Amino acid sequence: MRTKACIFDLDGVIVDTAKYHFLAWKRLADQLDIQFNHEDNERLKGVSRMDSLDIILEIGNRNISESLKLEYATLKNDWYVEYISKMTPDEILPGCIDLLNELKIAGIKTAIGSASKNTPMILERVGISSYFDAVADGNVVSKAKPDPEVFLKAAEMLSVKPSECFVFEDAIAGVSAALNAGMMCVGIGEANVLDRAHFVVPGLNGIDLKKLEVIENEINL
Ligand code: B16
Ligand code: MG
Repeated sequence: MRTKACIFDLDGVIVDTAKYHFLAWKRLADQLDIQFNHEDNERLKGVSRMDSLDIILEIGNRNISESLKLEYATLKNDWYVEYISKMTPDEILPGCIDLLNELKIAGIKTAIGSASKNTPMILERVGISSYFDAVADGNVVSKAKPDPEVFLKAAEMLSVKPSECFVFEDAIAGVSAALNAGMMCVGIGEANVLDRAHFVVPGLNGIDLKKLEVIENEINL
């Protein structure tokens, strides 16, 4: 196989933290008297914390100072951390551990490529930190997806070329980031939404090494 590494987005691929992001943003929106629903929450997937806040303020038609924005983002994050500190290994999405084990046996390196600054805490809470050879997250990059920075950083940490990497992503911006990095990309979700990905499956349980080999042979980077 020419694949030397697999890079996993975190929220929506390995765990479903979107529900906790929603609860915390909703709490803030309620406090600010801004209408915020599940449909709006879809727009926040894969988007950085400050950009997410901007989207919510835009929904509420609010214009506030940068210092107040920081205050709100901190408040939301404190609530979010309260939720994720209670996460358990049961919350790892189906197929994830099997695939990670298969990759390890095959000598394929693994990394996280996530926008979240809370990545280390989530990995630790669900007990899978030791599965990854590298973690590229919101603490080490400054440019948000669709910028390829987070995935290029992961490849650099693993000492592999971008063209030797598969990325697993559930967000449109994340799929674009993977393609912008010159990597192979498997979309996790719906094919009509993630139509730019090289291949789409509903979850990691739809993927194994054999399948990756087939997909890899169909991609010309
Ligand atoms: P934090 P991913 C992203 O994670 C989430 O999808 C997005 O909703 C969130 O705003 C972003 O992380 C930042 O998270 O506030 O914890 O730093 O999909 O890139 O793994
Ligand atoms: Mg995601």
